[in-house]
Amino acid sequence: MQLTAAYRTMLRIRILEEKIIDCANRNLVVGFVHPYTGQEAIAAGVLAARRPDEWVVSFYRCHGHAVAAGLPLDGIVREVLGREGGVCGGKGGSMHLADRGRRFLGASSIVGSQLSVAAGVAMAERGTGRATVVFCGDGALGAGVSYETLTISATLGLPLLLVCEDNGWQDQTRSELVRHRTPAQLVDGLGLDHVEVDGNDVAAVHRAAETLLTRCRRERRPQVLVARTYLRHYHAQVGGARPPEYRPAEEVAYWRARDPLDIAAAAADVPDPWLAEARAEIEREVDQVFAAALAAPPPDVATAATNVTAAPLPAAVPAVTAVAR
Ligand SMILES: Cc1ncc(C[n+]2csc(CCOP(=O)(O)OP(=O)(O)O)c2C)c(N)n1
Ligand SMILES: [Mg+2]
Repeated sequence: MQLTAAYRTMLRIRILEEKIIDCANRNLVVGFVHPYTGQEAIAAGVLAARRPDEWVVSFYRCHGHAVAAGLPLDGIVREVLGREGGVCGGKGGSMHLADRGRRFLGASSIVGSQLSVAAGVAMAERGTGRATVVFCGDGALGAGVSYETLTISATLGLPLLLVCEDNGWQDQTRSELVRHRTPAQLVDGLGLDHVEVDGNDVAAVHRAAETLLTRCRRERRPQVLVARTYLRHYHAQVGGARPPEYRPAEEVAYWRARDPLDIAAAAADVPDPWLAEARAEIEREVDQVFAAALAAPPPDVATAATNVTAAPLPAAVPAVTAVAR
């Protein structure tokens, strides 16, 4: 992995997220937004190590995973803003980005459910030499489905890489208040191979992901990467009002001083003009994408019931004629 390329991926995520938050503040986003700011090194580091033919499964905090998996910014932004041309036709919204062509199976808003979906994918992929990557938060390890999935994955030898993004919080609850073991201790208790890294250090994340993905592909058993990190913004926003700060100011400041972008820039050792040029170029790209998305219409009401279920809806379901906005 080239550090400069990883830095650019992280910067794209950061700039995209800041513009999405700006749109949320202006009430231009339908539904919830869960910013990925602060955790960019994890998506960028892990997904630089996956092969493009390997499936990725995500969760509601999915924008960064989608960018690092190579989904087009245009399709992501239109989806988040509920517009025609979104990766899911503008009907899924921020928490449900998916793009099968890029092997980004999708994101789930049900905490922990993505693990069981990913284990199914890994089961289907067994014997192909391909691994499957699934991301989750630290709180997801408090869900029963996670234990069932990890246990069955270990028993069946599924080539699954679980990336647990330990940001120390579960919504507005401090993780330490609701768990008596760290994520690494929990998976260790299940007898799973695991590595713990500084999730704000993209090079460290990438090295660990490469090692674990190689093991998944060769040895066909699940691997866990625990990446310690912190949210730069907040858990989620719905509507135009930014949620009040719920974390201690010193804690927020401590982590702001350990910004993954600054760490990557220092490691890449690039001159300031290179950084300024990269920022200007990506800002131009993102601005253009937002301008086009905001000018696009919402999805046609006639498409409301299409691509929602695997099979066509039964005739008894009345056709949708209007959507309340
Ligand atoms: C099954 C389920 N229970 C509760 C919720 C509500 N909920 C949404 S996010 C969240 C916190 C999850 O925290 P974590 O797994 O640490 O991920 P993070 O949001 O910190 O990235 C909760 C409880 C949910 N979406 N699904
Ligand atoms: Mg968390």
